[in-house]
Amino acid sequence: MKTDVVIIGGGPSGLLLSQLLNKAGVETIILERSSREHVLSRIRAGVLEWGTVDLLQEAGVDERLRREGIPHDGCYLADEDQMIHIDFHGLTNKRSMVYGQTEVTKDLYAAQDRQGTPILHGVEDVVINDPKSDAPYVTCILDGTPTRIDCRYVAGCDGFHGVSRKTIPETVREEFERVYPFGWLGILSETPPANDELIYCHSDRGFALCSMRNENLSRYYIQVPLTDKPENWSDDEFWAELKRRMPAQSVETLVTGPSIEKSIAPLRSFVTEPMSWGRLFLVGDAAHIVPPTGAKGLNLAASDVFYLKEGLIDAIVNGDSTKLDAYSDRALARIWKAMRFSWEMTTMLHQFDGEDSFAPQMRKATLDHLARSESARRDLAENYIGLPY
Ligand code: RFL
Ligand code: PHB
Repeated sequence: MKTDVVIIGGGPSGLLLSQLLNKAGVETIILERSSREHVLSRIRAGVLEWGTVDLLQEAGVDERLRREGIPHDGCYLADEDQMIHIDFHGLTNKRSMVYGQTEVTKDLYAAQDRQGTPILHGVEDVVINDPKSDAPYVTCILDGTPTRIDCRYVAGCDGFHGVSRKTIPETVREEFERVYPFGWLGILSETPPANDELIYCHSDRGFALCSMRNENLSRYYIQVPLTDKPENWSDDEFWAELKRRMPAQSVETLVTGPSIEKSIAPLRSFVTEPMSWGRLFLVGDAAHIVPPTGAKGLNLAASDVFYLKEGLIDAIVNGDSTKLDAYSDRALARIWKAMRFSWEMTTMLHQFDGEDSFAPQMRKATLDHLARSESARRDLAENYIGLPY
């Protein structure tokens, strides 16, 4: 087989990159380890920056998103004492969009099917060969048969545990990491959301988040120790703990019900540099992970795709590799700012085991400052709705 760009990973990064490249006449083949059903069963992000919405529009996959997505003009930060409203629209004239990653992925699969792009599922033993040469190729096992795909470029969109990042030699790679000593236990329930807008809650029992997917589908999270297992939490125990961490006025109106999904995600900040090596380019979770507190994971994947599709289209269609050569630097400049924001939100809203008596005072002072200072709220809003590309 032969194509312009082999894309490893059929998650949101790989699918969106492929869709945008195909629209510009660039051929792609996507190699995905899992089945489509498995990719679509993963419940992950829920909040899109408007830049992501615009990119999905450019990709021609925004029709259902415009109909079913819920624009959000703000969110709340709450602790025992107060609910602080962050008025995104009033402060920045911009908003965010609530639309699940699962739905984005579904829309992208449908668009790629219409385009006729080969998406090969169940591939094993993917190896990226000769990325430093002008003629890289990817080998894998496809339906039990060893397969070779020649290409001009390789996009590593295979998530944190993929093979692409590890293809870059350790002597070239520099990794930056912070692992947090807790995870988020999340549930999805077919109940109306606790509030019109998301509520990020801090309490001395730990963090909680009230989020949503639509008017009858809610997503809730609570901070838990890394040693916890989802099966050790009954629905009743989850709701009881959530209520202890939520502001009293929202507890009164909270509608509970059976969970239809329950999982734990560990929290981590991670960046690898550089994000390219020869003709291999890393995109999304393959290159970086943020704790979900700033809702940045999927949105950073989208901004990487934006920079890379510009570079690849210029190189392949126009023969100009200036932007492609600058891909890693352009992407990283935005990534580090989102890293900082996600780390700051995480630090401000979570309870850290074994912390000194100074730390809770800092959290309290930060929240109090946000409550009183419009410029502090504007700064948070500017980061939350997404920095410019
Ligand atoms: P993905 O979604 O991990 O997709 C990578 C794809 O690559 C495939 N793959 C391979 N394919 C072929 N060969 C190999 N060797 C392969 N190795 C892996 C995988 O099967 C998969 O289909 O990465 P992508 O596309 O970069 O997208 C990034 C987003 O998924 C991610 O940033 C967010 O979902 C992060 N994230 C969250 N972000 C938020 O903004 N809000 C959230 O609430 C939120 N929750 C989460 C999350 C990430 C989680 N992970 C990664 C464990 C919850 C979880 C559990
Ligand atoms: C979600 O709805 O899954 C969600 C929303 C906001 C976040 C993280 C997750 O910061």
